[in-house]
Amino acid sequence: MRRRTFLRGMGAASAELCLAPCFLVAQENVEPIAATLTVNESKTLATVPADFIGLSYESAQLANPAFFAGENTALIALVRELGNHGVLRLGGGTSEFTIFTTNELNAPPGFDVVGPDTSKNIKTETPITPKSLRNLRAFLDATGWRCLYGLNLGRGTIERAAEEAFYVQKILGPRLIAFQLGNEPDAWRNRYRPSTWTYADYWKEWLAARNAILARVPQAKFAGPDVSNKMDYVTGFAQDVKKSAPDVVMLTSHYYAMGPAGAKDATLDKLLSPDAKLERDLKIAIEAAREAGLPYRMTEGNSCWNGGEPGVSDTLASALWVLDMMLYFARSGCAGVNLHGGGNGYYTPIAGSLTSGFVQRPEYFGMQMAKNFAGSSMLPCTLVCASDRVRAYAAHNRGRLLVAAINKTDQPVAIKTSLGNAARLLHAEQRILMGPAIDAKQTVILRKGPRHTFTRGILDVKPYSAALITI
Ligand code: BDP
Repeated sequence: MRRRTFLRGMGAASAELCLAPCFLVAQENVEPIAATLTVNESKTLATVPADFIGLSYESAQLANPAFFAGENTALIALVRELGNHGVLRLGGGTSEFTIFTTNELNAPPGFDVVGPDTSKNIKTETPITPKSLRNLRAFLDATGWRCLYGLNLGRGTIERAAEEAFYVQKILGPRLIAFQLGNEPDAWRNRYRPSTWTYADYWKEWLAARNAILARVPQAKFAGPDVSNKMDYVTGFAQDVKKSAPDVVMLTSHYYAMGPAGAKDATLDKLLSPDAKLERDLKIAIEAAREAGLPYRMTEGNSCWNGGEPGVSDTLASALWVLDMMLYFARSGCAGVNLHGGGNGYYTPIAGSLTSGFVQRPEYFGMQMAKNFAGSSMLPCTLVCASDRVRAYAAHNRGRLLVAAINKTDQPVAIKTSLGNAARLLHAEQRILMGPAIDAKQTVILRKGPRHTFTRGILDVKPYSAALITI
C-alpha cells in the first residue's frame, strides 16, 4: 500500500482497510519486547454498559440550534459509527454562562461551533431556547444516544434552572438520562464563590437547586457532582445522596491526563506513560459509587486541559491513549467515558463545523476500537512484559473473545498467549490501530485476516500500534 492509499483510507467514515505490509515493518531488525498474556475466561471483572461510549460538548454549542439537529446528517453519521448507544454530555465551563429563554431569537448566532472552553473566566452569555432543545431531541433520536444535561448553577439562578429543566425534560423525554447541576464545582473557589467555599457549601446549594427542580419537574433525575479532580466532593456527594437524594442515578467526575496545555510536561512521553493518579482516584470513585449503589461515569475528560496540546492531543499518541484509558475505565467498573471536544479544539475526537464539514481526529479511531467492548464482560488478564507501556485487556462479547493489546513503545512486541487451541486461533481476526508516526495526525484502523493474526501462536504488535483480536 502506498502512502496515498493510506491517506485516502483515512478520510473514509470508517477507515477499515485490507492490510498490506508497508507501515508494519518499519522496525524489521529491532528485537521485539517479549510478553506473555494470560486470560482468565471463567471470571467477569466488570460488565460494560451498552452506552459506555460518550462525547462531551460545551453547553454553549446549543446556542446554535443547527448544530445538534436532525438535519446535521454528517455529524449524526460520525456519532452513530461510535456506537448505536452512547451518551452525549452537555456541560463544561460555558454551562455557567448559558441563559435559558423561551424567546426564540430571530438573528442567527454569531458562531457556528464552540470548541472546548479555554477562557476560564471571561466568557459571553449564550442563550438556549426551546428550538435548540427540539433540534437536540431530533439529533438524539437519529443517533440513538441519550443525554446528560448540565444546568447553570455556578452563575445562574435556581428559578431559571428549574424553568430550563422543565423544558428539557418535556422535550428530551426518554432521551434524557439526568440533569447535572454546575460544572466542576470543586474549582469554583475564588471564581464564582468565595475563597472559603467547601464541599459542605456546595452540597447545601446543590440540594436547594435539586429541590426547586423537583418541585417543577417531579420526575427529574440527577447525576453529579461532575467535579474536576477533588475526590472529597465525589465521596461526600455519594454519601449525601445515599441519605437524602434517591433521584440521583449516577456518580460523575472528570479526568484530564495532563494539563494545562503549554505546561512543560504536557508531552507525548507523558501521555504514553501510566498515570498513577488515575489509578488512585478511579479506585476512590468506583468504591464511593458502589457504596451508594450507583454507577460511576467519567463525564468529561481528555488528554490535556485548556483545549489540548498541539502535536500531542491531536496525534496517533492520543488515539492509543484513548483506547488504553477507555478500556482501563471499563475494566475498573466505570459505566462510561465521555471525551470532551467540539469545534476545532486540539483534543476533539470530531472536528469541523456545519460550513466546513466534519472530520475524524485520531482519538475518534481509538474510541471506535474501544466501542467493541461496549456491552461486554471484562475478563481478568495478566500481561507479563518488561515495559509498562504495553497494555492488554480482554472481554467476552456476544459469544466472542476480545483481546486488545496496546503497544505504546517504539519497539515491536511479541506476545505469547494462552488463548486456546490452534483451531480456535485459526479464525481469529485482527484490527490494527496505527499511523505513520507517533506524532502523526493521521490514524487508521486496518483489518487483518485470520491467516495473518497469529504466527506460531505469537501475536506481534508493531511499534506504536494497538491490535484488537476477535476470537
Ligand atoms: C474543563 C472545562 C471544559 C474545558 C476544559 C479545558 O470543564 O469546559 O474545555 O477544562 O480546559 O475544566 O480543556
